[in-house]
Amino acid sequence: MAEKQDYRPMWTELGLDLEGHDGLLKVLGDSYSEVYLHQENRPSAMEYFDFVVSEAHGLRIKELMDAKDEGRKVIGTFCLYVPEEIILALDGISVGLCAGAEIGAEKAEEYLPRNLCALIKSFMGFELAGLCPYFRACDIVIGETTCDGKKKAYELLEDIKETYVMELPQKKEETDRALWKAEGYKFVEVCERVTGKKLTPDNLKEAIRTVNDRRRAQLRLRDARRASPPPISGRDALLVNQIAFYDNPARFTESVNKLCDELETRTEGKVSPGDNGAPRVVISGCPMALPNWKLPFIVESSGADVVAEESCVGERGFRTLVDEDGETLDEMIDNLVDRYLTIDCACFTPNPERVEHVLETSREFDADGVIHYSISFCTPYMVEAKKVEDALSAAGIPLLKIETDYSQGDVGQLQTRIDAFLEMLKARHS
Ligand code: BJ8
Repeated sequence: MAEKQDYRPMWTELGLDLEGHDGLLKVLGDSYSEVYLHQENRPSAMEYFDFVVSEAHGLRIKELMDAKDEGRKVIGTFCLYVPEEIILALDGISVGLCAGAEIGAEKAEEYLPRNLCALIKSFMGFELAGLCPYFRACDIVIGETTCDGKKKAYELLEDIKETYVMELPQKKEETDRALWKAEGYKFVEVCERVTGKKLTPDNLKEAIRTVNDRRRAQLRLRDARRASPPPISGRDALLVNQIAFYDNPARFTESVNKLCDELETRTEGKVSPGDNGAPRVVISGCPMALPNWKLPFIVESSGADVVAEESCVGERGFRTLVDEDGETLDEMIDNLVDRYLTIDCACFTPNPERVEHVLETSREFDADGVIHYSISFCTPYMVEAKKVEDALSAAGIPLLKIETDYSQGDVGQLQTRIDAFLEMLKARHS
C-alpha cells in the first residue's frame, strides 16, 4: 500500500484549525472503529467505503483541490432538492455539506440559539471552527428555503462564503411547480456563471444518466436489504448512502454495484452480520448526515436489524429517477422539476406522500416496527410524526418516537427505550 500522504500543508492552505481538526479526526477514527470495524461478518466490499471514510479529509479533498487547479468548480449543497445534475452537467463537483457531529457546536452557539436543530448547528459549527475542508474547498454554497432554521442560517453563511438560496415552494400545486421551474432556470444561470460553462442538451443528458445510475445502484442496495436475514447491517448501508454525498458519482456507483454483487451471493447463502430472526426495524424521519451513526448503532447493538431508512440519507434520496427521455433543454428541465417535486420532505404541506411511503416501506421490508427519528427542534418532522403514528397504528405496526441530538448525553436513556421497544416487538412474534 502507498505511504500515507501528509495532508497538513493542504489543510493549512484551506485555513483549517489544525489542532481542532486533529482532534476531530481522532474522535471520528475512534467512533468509526467502535461502530463499524468491530462488526462481525461484514461484506468484504465495504473495504472501499472504509477507505473513503479514512480519506474523507485527505485524498478526496486533494481530488477536489486538483480539480480546482484544472479550473473546475466545487459547489456545496445542504439539501436533496438542489438538482445536482445541473452542477455535474457544467463540469462542477457537487458536495453535501450537512454534518452529523457535535464538534463545533460550541462555536456555532456563539452565532445561533442553543435550541436549534443539531444538523444546522453542526454545519455552521464545522465551518466556523475551521474543521470542514469541504466547505473551504467550495466556490459557492447553495441553500434552499426549506425549514426556518436553515433559511436563517444561510443569511449568516453569506458573510463567510458566497451563498445562493433557491426558493423551494412549500406546496405542490401548479403555481408551485411553475415557481420551481423558474428557480431551476435561475439555478442554471448561477451555475453557468460560477463554472464558466454552458448548459447544453448533451451535457445535461449525460449528467442525468450519471446521477440516475447512482440512484439505481442505491436502489439495488436497498432491495438487497429486503432479504431475511439482511446480508448487510443497517449502519453499513447508511454509511454507503452518506458517502454518496461526497464521492465521485461514477466511482461510487461502481463500488455500490460491486457491493451488491456480493450481497446477492450472501443472500443466497443466508450470510448476515445480524442474528437470524432478529426484529426488523425501519428508521423514518430526519436525515442522518455523516458521521451521525448514533441511533442505528444503538438499535443494532441491541439485537435488531435496521432494514431501511425512510430519510433523505436513504429512500427519499433515491426513490425516484429523472425521466431520461427529454431531448431539448426545456424538456429535461421539466423532467428534473417533476422528479425533484416527488421528494416528500416534511417541509411541504400537506405531505401525505411521506406517510404513504413510511407505510409502504414498512410493509415491503416486512418491518416489525418503525422508529421515528426527529432531531430535537426539527419542527416539521416532530409535528409530522403524529400523522405517521396514526397511519402505522391503523396498520398495526408499532412505532417508537425518538427525539435526540448529536450529543452522547442521552445514550443510556435511548438504550432503555429501544430495549423496551425491541422486547415488545419480540413478544409480538412469540
Ligand atoms: S429534503 S429533510 S435535506 S430540508 S433536520 S435542517 S428540516 S430542522 S435537513 Fe432536510 Fe432537504 Fe428536507 Fe431532506 Fe431543518 Fe429538520 Fe434540521 Fe433538516
